[in-house]
Amino acid sequence: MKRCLSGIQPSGQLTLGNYIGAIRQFVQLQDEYEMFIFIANMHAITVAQDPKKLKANTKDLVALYLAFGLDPSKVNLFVQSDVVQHAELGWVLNCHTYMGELNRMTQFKDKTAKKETNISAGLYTYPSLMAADILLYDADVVPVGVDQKQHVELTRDLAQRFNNLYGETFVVPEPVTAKIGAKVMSLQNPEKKMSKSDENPKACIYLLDEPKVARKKIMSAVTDSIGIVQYDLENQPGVSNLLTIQSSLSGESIDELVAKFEGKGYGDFKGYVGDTVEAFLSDLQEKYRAILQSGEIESVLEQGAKNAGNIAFKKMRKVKKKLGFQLF
Ligand code: AQP
Repeated sequence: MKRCLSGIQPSGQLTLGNYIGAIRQFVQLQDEYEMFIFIANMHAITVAQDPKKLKANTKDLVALYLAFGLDPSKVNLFVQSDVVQHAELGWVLNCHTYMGELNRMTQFKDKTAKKETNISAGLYTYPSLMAADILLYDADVVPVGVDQKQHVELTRDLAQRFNNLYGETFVVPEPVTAKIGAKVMSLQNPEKKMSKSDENPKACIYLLDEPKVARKKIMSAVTDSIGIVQYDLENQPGVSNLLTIQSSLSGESIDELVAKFEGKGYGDFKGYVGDTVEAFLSDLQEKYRAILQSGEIESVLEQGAKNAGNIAFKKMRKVKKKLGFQLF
């Protein structure tokens, strides 16, 4: 069975973008692949985190993964820092990554664009750690949103570089992006990605938002003055984003939605999307609360880390041998 791996950072409350761009695919792929899904807490600390919030966000993230239907009997679900080999291989790959490559990473450039000081070295070398996450498990496919695709491309280059230098060691992975919704945009600035660390809470639908509050956010989403519901990313990015959200949650095609709202105004359209989002969150949160009460999270993570750790240990032994680290 081929392997699939992906992770999400517990760097804030998860957004609808994280679901539509990433988690939705994890759930679809779990029957086809041997899955490794982790909580990327080592990535999260590349920017400042409050330890209490980090802990709470980590637990929420696991509960949400389970509420969305990730099945622990099919998926190895674990916390990144529980498998030490991520850091170990991360260092090795750091030593094989060129600064020129890291300088070209658009996510680093975006995240540091407005910051002049206190940018951590970890944020800069984040892509090498991400490559380690993927290569440790010989992942064949990595489902990600568009923003992370460049990092998977770098991972491919690193795998090939290492294999060429030391002999066949790593599987070269393929990124997989959703056909619709690979980049859900901010509700307040549809030129920008919906991001959990956005300072404006109105820009994001958080998965744990009060469903009625989420509906209001949709109602106050920035659109345009054209007044026609149609998919036009260049001239109507806000309306196009709402079409994407609706289509991803309900399964209706964009064309069906455009036909449905022909001759109708943005108020009607937003009300429709708002109702969908409200119902989606109510259902999700009911499951999320039940999972938190069930107390199953700890045992799921323990088993996940054990399974992942066994594979990572073997891979790291192989890497160490190749590097000349393993003397006996
Ligand atoms: N707006 C989005 N649309 C589609 N996919 C998205 N993803 C994130 N935002 C969107 C995808 O979610 C997965 C997990 O992302 P992450 O938390 O590891 O890192 P990120 O891409 O940096 O996500 P955020 O929400 O923007 O976090 P912060 O604000 O902390 O940086 C990835 O597959 C990502 O593509």
